[in-house]
Amino acid sequence: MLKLYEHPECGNSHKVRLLLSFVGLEYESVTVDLLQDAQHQPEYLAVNPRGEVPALSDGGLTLRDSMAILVYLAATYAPTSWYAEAPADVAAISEWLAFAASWVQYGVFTARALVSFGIPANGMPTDFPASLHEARLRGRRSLEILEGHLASRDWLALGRPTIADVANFPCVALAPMGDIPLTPYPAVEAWIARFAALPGYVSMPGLEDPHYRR
Ligand SMILES: N[C@@H](CCC(=O)N[C@@H](CS)C(=O)NCC(=O)O)C(=O)O
Repeated sequence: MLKLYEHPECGNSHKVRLLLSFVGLEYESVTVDLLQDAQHQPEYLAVNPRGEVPALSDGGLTLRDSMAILVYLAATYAPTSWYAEAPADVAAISEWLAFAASWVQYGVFTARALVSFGIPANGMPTDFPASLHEARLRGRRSLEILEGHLASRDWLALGRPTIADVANFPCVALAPMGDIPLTPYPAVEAWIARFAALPGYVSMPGLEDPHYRR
């Protein structure tokens, strides 16, 4: 059975929970208590030397990083619905996986971590001097980019929901926890509403209550 190492308040874990639910895959959940530093204990470092969640094991295969996990699950279990086969289509999805791993992770993700949890949660020590100012600037810029893209489209790639949307959804939708309002970005808000209406959608703490933890 699939085994997901995760944390309930981790947006990167939630990407995987969403895809597992959309595709209807059962899995065993293993909570790694990030607030107790379990991610840096030898038992977990043996699973993921990067000291981050999520990680996924499927039989003898262990994968680290939400993007690798989304690609593996979608390509294996939902290649024509949540992923793609033609090289140009795979590349179009990859473009938005990279956006989630860079612009979103070091923008709205980091702002939320600093404002609502008091730590960067970016694999750095808890006293790492991450810049909230920089995270907010990058966060707002990434929302502008998304707003421009979604103004004329319903989904990020291929005209249908794919792992491109799954990869970006949680941390973008959780931006208000980092004191970055979404109201200036109506196309992004409409995309969030469309995504949350998909069959199999599951929520996580903070998505309904932007004051959660803050
Ligand atoms: N690139 C990684 C980032 C994962 C990540 O940022 N995980 C955070 C929680 S959401 C974490 O485990 N942080 C642990 C730490 O900073 O010590 C992915 O997409 O999976």
